[in-house]
Amino acid sequence: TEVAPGAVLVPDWLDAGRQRDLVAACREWARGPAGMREVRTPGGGTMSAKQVCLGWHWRPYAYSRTTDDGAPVKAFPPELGDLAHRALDAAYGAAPHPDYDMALVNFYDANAHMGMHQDREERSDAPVVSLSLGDTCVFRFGNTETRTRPYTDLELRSGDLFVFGGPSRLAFHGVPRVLAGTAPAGLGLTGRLNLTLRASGLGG
Ligand code: MD5
Ligand code: FE
Repeated sequence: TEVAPGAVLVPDWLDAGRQRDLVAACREWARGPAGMREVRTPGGGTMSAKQVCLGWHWRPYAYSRTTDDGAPVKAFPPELGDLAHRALDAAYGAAPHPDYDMALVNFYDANAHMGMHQDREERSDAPVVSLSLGDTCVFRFGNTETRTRPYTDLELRSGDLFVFGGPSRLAFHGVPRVLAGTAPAGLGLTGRLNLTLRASGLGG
């Protein structure tokens, strides 16, 4: 379903087995150096969602190849590039396949949220591919002009695919809340995981 031009939601795109596989992979990526971390904002705050980066390390508001403590960023697995291309085809029909080279994994506990922002560190207009796992969240999809109204609140559930391309690529968006205890039984996940696949446009 097209929520706005270029913004396409495909509910329940990942079956239960693929959801389990992705949760297991995220747990591996969360381990060790360059694993899950707290993100410090320039104002001295800390984001409530914790994060792992693959391919490129994100910090507000730039990308680098090393984490804040100097560890090399974990590699971007090629199978995530394939997954991004399948996601584009599912959302748009046979679509161009830009070079996806990074992923951001956000871990939300029951109290985590993400304020309204734009994703504009990438040097590519390739769509952002978003996959949700675990608890349902309220996702706030806004406009390109302001972080305030008009916006649309919708629920993202485990297995949902959301692709943000075209005029929606630079829309303000956020996660006002997580609905605790709504993860599918059998997934073995408390909280919410969001995997975004991106083309950095940075090369190398
Ligand atoms: C999340 N993550 O649920 C979201 C999913 C982030 C972030 O916002 O920056 O890590 S990605 C949602 C997104 C990406 C790019 C554009 C738009 C939404 N959009 O135009 O609405 O953890
Ligand atoms: Fe974002």
